[in-house]
Amino acid sequence: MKPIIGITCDYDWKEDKIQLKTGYVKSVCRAGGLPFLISPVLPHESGMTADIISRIDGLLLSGGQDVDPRHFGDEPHKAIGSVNPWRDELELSLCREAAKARMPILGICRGAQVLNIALGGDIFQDINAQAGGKGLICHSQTAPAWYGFHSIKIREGSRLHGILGTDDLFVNSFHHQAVRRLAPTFEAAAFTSDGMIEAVESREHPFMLGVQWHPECMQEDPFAHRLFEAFVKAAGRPAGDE
Ligand SMILES: [Mn+2]
Repeated sequence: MKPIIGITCDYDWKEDKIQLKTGYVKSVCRAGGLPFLISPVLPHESGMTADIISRIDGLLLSGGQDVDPRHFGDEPHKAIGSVNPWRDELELSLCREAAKARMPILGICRGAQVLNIALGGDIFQDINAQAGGKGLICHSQTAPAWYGFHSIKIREGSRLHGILGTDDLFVNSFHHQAVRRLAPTFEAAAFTSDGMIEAVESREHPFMLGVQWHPECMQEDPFAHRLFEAFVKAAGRPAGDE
């Protein structure tokens, strides 16, 4: 049986529409998983989070808008973009529930940030305003989404390094937020030359990984495929089995 991969979706509150870019679904299918789209709009206090987690084998947190800083004890910075209260609450709750179940989790872009916040870390609300003093490189490419725009260094000995089998990689970049303080059980697994964290992973959990780039947009990139394959493969194993 194919592992069921729950994918969180976005909610456009202006249009009242649930949406997800197809790259997530295609990447999961190509890696051998069965996609299960998780609605960000659910009845409040429904207790559905645990139900959802009990029915899926892996949790994929998709990209999207900014995370409300109240979830890590900050006031909104003037450079913050739009936030989505329902989506934040649901995804943070799904992360904690999935972590408890030792379920494989892959966070992409916003998903990596949500994961880090859910486990007790925080993020830069706007890297240009809050981390600009470090001589930032460009993290908002205008090149096509499949194009690896900036390089990253992957830490030797990290799980990510074990999966991808490379020290250096060119990845795409579409973010103005980034992980600041790591969750207590997390380690950085990749960096850009300006010191920004481009991947996080758990020291304790067999597969809990967040990447700041968008591998689902890089369908032709063998490293993007390898990442989804490792995730789906981990989801195909019984919980806790490394
Ligand atoms: Mn970047």
